[in-house]
Amino acid sequence: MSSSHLLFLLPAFLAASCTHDPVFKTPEKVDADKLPHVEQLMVAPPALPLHDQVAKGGPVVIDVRLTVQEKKMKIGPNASIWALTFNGSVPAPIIVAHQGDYVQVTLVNPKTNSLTHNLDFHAATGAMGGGDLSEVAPGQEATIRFRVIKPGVFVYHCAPGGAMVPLHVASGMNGAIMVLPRNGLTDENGDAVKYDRAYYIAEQDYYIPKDEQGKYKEYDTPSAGFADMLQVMKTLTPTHLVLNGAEGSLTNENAMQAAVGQKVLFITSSCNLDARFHIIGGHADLVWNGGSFNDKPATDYETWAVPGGSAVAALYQFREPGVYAFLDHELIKALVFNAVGQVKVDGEWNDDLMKQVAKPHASE
Ligand SMILES: [Cu+2]
Repeated sequence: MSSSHLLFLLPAFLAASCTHDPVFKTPEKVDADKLPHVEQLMVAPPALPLHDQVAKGGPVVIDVRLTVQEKKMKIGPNASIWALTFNGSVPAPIIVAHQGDYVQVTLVNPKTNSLTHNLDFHAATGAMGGGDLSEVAPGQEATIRFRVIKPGVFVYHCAPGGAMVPLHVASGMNGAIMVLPRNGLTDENGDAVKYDRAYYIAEQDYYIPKDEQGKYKEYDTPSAGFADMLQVMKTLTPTHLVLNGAEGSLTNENAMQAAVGQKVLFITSSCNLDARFHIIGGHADLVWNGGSFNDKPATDYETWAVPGGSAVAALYQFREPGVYAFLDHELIKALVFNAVGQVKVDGEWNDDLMKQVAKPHASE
């Protein structure tokens, strides 16, 4: 066969070797009522629920239960908030599914709560991401089922309408879902890539009102603080910016763990503000910009961007032991506001990658 023939065949070969569904394809309908159900037990971030990286068999219905907890939460040494949470954590638990699965979420709003809540999944299609179908007053529960047709990482959040949307989101009511390709993740060459560990990290902005003495105010109920909080929000200047809900959530005894040689998947999100994540002394080997697993991952980033209202996944193989700062490289956010975490990495030091050639000493 001549080389011109080979060139002619190239586009067909590339199309055939691509395992992704076309972007505009709506999957064929399945009788979801006949599919097996798999209960997913939610865990508090940064942990992920137990899951397979490569799907075993065909689509399933993943059952998820989220219970709203309105609770006072300390977010820093001098401030607390009426956190509005799904299952008690900020961010809310991350859900993991595979492309083509169905996610069946029961949202429970106990009668001891004071506000109406719902769920807007950026991974879902129609009905305000499910928001229109999942709104529950205190004492109610509702169940929605949506199919995850696009692979990637996406945020979900409460969206009860109007200014209540940012008020609830800025009170902690946001989380993420990871929709893996059925065959798992692929690297920049299209080859399968597995992670040894995964963590979910969310940047959270808070707008806590102060009293005349400059002390952060506290309120008897969540809604009692909303009018004051709205005034702080209008400045577009948060009073607190943290990772995973509160200062210190991911540092010291709460640090993320890894070992030299392990590939760690970081799912990062920010529901309101733009964020940018960086590992001091490390990199992102792979970044799925915009959160899409249908796109080829970018390679060797120093810092990756997370536009407000989205999640982005980055994979890094740790090559040196030590305590790495994991932060927003808007350094004021990281080191004045405390939007910082840590990854503690065990293993053998590699002199080839870094070595102190001369200890600090008096210069000649
Ligand atoms: Cu809410």
